[in-house]
Amino acid sequence: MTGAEQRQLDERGFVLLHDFIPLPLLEELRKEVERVDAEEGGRAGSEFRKEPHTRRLANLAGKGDVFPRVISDAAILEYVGYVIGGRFKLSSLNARAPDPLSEWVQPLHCDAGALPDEKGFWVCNAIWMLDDFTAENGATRIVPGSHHWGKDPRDVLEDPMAPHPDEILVLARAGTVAVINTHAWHGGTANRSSAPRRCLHAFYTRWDKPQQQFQRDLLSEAAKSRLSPELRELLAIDDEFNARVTLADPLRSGFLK
Ligand SMILES: O=C(O)CCC(=O)C(=O)O
Repeated sequence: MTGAEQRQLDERGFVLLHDFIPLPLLEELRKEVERVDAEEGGRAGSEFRKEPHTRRLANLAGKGDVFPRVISDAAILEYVGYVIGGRFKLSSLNARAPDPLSEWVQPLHCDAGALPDEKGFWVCNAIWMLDDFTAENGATRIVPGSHHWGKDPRDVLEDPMAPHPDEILVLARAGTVAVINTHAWHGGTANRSSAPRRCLHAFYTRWDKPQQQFQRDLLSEAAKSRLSPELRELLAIDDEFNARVTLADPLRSGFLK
């Protein structure tokens, strides 16, 4: 991580890592996302909350050998550690694709409705772009610097779905990873194109906060038996403290009910 990247994370709240995903991995991720989607059909995404006009998959850490490579990528984990400190875990791994030819816009939100606390930031998302993110196809919007405001957009905006005067679109080619301090106000925009705009959200949270999807219970025994000790730790499989805080406050979303 360069000093310039650290400054971008500090000041704007995100950094773009262009050409991060090698082409063979990008192709495999696309294939695997389509495989899981086809296998799950109407159940797809049901481990988490449903979003209108959007194709979502949830709980991907346990659904194929390629996904653990995404969540444990050492370079990405370095950026995540810079944002939320060295001790953290995966909160969830989802795929998301706003429906083509749709007007649906996500409200501006902070992931899990999270506001920084007395220890600082505690949520960070790495968006793995499986297709180009363009101005037409539903690129993520973000309000740079808003991770410092300590406010939930639901509490202060009249209409969190409306365009914000300070928002910018995160535009980049497929293969880019956007690491975002997701206390910053952000959300998906409408996919007005006729093609899919797919991505993975590798969402991490500080060690002392709930997981968005409780990996210990969601992963099958077979999937858990294949995990390395490092992955078990990243997924907090054997972490009793995580079990307590997560079961007390499950499936938190910044905007989905
Ligand atoms: O997929 C995107 O563009 C952003 C999605 C997002 O922020 C979310 O689902 O919480």
